[in-house]
Amino acid sequence: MSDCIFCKIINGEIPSKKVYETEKVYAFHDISPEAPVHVLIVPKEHIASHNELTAGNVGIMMDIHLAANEIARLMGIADSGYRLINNCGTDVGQTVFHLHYHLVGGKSMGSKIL
Ligand code: DGP
Repeated sequence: MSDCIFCKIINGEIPSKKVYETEKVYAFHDISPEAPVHVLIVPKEHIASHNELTAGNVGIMMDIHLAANEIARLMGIADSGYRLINNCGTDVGQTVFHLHYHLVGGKSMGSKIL
């Protein structure tokens, strides 16, 4: 999608610090990290949000979750723990409308969700 920041990151128009990449998924450090490890995992296909997942495209979730496992290992936090967060919609703070998961960790965060 031509005016999507994450599409531009995926195709190299906007620079990013790449952490991991497969045929279907791209992962890079968040520009404003909120934890010692804060990586964004995005599908290369433009999907605006979790709301736009369908029976036809939900297969990408397998790639995203397997990428998360690999990234947690690469970042050295697979055993200590991490959180995978998806913000869907404006009420919960989604600012970039290209589906993405925040992989955050590297510090103790407790168990509260909010
Ligand atoms: P969300 O609020 O869930 O839509 O998260 C969007 C995240 O994207 C936010 O944590 C900041 C990050 N972000 C926005 N623009 C850029 C960018 O140009 N580069 C990188 N690396 N991250 C970005």
